Amino acid sequence: MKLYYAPGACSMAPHILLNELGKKFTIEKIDMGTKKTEGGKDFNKINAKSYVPTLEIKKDEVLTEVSTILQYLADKAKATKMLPKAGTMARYRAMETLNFIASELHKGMGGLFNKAMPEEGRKIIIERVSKRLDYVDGLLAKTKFIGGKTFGVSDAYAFTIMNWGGWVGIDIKKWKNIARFMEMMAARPSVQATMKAEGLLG
Ligand SMILES: N[C@@H](CCC(=O)N[C@@H](CS)C(=O)NCC(=O)O)C(=O)O
Repeated sequence: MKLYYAPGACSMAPHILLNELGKKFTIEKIDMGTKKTEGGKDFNKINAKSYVPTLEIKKDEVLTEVSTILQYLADKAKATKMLPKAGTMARYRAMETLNFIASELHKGMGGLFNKAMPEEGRKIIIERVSKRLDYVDGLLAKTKFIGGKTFGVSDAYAFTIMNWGGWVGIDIKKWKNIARFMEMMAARPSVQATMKAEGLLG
């Protein structure tokens, strides 16, 4: 199994989960400017959507979309503590959270990386994302992790996206429960290993 990634991008979420699961996997970096893999291949030929994360499951079979990859990995590993079994109400709650992270946080904050975004647009996005972060902060006031008492797949995703705060001009530390969550997550061995492998630590 190979994960195509870009350092610190949303591909960090499945990378963290792979480390949490103790799976055997390889990674290959994508240059987002040239769309070439580290090994010199044309990334557009690997994933026609031309974005990370892209999980190569086997020859000629790739899986895309963060939330889908996270669910695939946890289901395959039967990691029901990290993601409840399909068909249960708890699973729909986990999917609800994953979709919230994808559509509200990921796509919200992601727009702020666009250098062509006018200042007025930035302000509107930051205001909207801040409301979503208020909600996350409220959740984390009641639970240790996003989905409950123990680590779940949505924690890997939420950490990855909220970690962009410093890059896009949102001071995540303003939200005290989120700040506590980010510190706790950053100290996890899986997160440390992931960030080191992506070249994000010292
Ligand atoms: N809908 C996709 C979005 C993935 C995405 O936004 N990937 C970004 C990095 S976080 C990317 O590769 N952008 C490069 C591009 O679109 O050219 C998902 O949920 O996985």
